[in-house]
Amino acid sequence: MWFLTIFAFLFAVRALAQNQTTGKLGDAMVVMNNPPMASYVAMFPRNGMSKVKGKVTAMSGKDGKGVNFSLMLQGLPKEGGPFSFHLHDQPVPMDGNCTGTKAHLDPYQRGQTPACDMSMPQTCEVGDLSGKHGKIEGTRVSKNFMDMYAALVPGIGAFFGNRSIVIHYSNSTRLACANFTMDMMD
Ligand SMILES: [Cu+2]
Repeated sequence: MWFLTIFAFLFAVRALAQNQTTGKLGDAMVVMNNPPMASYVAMFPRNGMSKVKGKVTAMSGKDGKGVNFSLMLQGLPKEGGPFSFHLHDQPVPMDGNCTGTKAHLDPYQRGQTPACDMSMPQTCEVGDLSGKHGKIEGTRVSKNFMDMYAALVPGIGAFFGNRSIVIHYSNSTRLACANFTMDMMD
């Protein structure tokens, strides 16, 4: 009988783990229909309060599948990292206060806990970019990655083109934030 007990236990642990990491509305869906070559940019600093300078660009590919993010930032503090970064639900308000960006972009209602498991990005909050792709370290960073769940399709929950990106200290305090706007390329 002992093996049945162990089997039941393992099954329960697995079920629990799945429940904990999946949103109330299920796993995030891969975005297949981004407008081809759509381009958005978030410029830092959003205001004079932060020393972080640079930009985050987000571009969809020719086939509309996924979004390529490029972080080019400098002026990050020497202390307080590694820094996490997320797409947040609201844009930065006029006063530049990063608190106004509210929570992470989380259209599947997963919540922040437990932490995102990089090997199962579909179970993470859509906005948890550093959870899915790694935190940033050092005073300057150049980092590229493809995210399959953040969307450049206006009107759907995972759309971030009218929202913000927030960089946090390791203690989760908000360090800097900026709004995405459509990038008019010449
Ligand atoms: Cu955040």
